[in-house]
Amino acid sequence: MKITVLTGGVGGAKFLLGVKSALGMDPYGDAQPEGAKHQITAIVNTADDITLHGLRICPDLDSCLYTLAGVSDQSRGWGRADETWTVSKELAAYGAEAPWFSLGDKDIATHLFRTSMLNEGRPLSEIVSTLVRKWRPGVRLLPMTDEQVETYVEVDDPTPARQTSTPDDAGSASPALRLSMHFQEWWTRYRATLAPYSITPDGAPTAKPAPGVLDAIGAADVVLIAPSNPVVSIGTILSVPGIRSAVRTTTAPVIGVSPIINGKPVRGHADACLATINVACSAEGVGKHYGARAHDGLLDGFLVALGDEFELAGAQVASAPLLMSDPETTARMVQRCLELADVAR
Ligand code: FO1
Repeated sequence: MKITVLTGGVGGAKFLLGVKSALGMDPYGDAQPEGAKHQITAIVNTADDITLHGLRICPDLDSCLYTLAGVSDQSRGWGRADETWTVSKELAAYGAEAPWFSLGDKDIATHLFRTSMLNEGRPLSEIVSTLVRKWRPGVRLLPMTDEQVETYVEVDDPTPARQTSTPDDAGSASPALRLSMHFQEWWTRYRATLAPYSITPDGAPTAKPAPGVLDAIGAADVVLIAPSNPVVSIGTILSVPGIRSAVRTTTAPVIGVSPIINGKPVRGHADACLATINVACSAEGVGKHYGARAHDGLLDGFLVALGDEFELAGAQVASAPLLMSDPETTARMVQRCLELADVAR
């Protein structure tokens, strides 16, 4: 079976463990069941990527690599297990940029290796294949694009207003300056507490789907939309010209999974992101935001948590426990998605 998954963030990586497990694979290995010919392709968000200290960091791709190889830090959800932070501490002592973005020593090796290949002019998708050969995640990982797309968030400048006002203009506080902040600073330094005026994947309009992305969607038996952040993971993937229409026109059933359970994001700050695009922080809000394919949307089916059921005209809505507490539980979610796909066929 060929399953293509649109994914991003830590939750998206966990979801892939369940996809592998649902197909009878070892979630942390690359062995296929005897005689099986499954192909799982993950189309991974790269708009979280950031360049710091001269290194290109690709959080969502790395979360997939590390999680599926069984070497990610289970509590943080990102970066490597058994990590040390010597270089990060030394950088902070130098007053280097972005001390709020901690880079583990093992993780830095990935960024150094990737950056050196980027500097040789190799496209990201080719570099990912090299990293996959080392980590053997058991799925094909495709960046959504080889071009640079980075999410920026427009917020009020959080730094205290400079004392430019003189005593006589008391009361006329100057309006806060707005600034365009990189997603990672907004997400990790400010924990998404700064209300965004807008969230924009810079570079998306001129980006092209990475090699293999459109084919992975068109030739799939099932397309799954992981329970990733609908705005800064799924939305950014769909913002790459050609990807949304590929999802809308594939013959494969398209099944989404709600990232919101009983009105709350499972992790991260999807609530702040959804508010920015005036979408309710609920399974129904996200389901209607994605829309039914029969009505110009994306979905043939949508899996929500127990108690979150709602009507989505033109698509099947089903419910199941959605907490991805372990690969087997996640596998049951994926199996439920595959059942929805069968109904939609
Ligand atoms: N998240 C944090 O909350 N704090 C960090 O210092 C941090 C560092 C970091 C380094 C490498 C990496 O791949 C991910 C890192 N993350 C950190 C997580 C990252 O912000 C998220 O994984 C995604 O970008 C959003 O899902």
